[in-house]
Amino acid sequence: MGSFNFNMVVFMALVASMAFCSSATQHIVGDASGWVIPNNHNLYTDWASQRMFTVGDSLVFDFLTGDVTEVSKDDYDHCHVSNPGSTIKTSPAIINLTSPGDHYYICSLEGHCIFHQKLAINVVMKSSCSK
Ligand SMILES: *[C@@H]1O[C@H](CO)[C@@H](O)[C@H](O)[C@H]1NC(C)=O
Ligand SMILES: [Cu+2]
Repeated sequence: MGSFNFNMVVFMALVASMAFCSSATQHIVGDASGWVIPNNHNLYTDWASQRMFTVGDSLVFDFLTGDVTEVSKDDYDHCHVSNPGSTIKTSPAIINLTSPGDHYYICSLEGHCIFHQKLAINVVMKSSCSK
């Protein structure tokens, strides 16, 4: 195994231990882009694929217009809102991830979700760490 691979293994082990044992992480959705209609269609799928979401973490949505609405997978897929009660209109919207599994968020303003202002994440259980 070359040194590059060895370093990768060490790095990944470090990341994994941080992900499993560190305290709750606040994930800034879209990083510097915030919560917008993205220029890059893959912004939120790429963003989500690069991190691990654990029960106890939170999502921070920063936006100037629009909202954050948690929806079902079907609503996410079709950019539809069947439960308007879950809409947060004030920014930053901080959402605590309290349950494992798939979670879906869109902006409910007409046209925004269609143009990729939508986020799907998978939240995993917190594994036991001595604290
Ligand atoms: C989210 O968690 C934080 C920190 O534990 C807490 O202060 C806040 O009230 C929670 N928000 C909601 C909506 O439960
Ligand atoms: Cu929007």
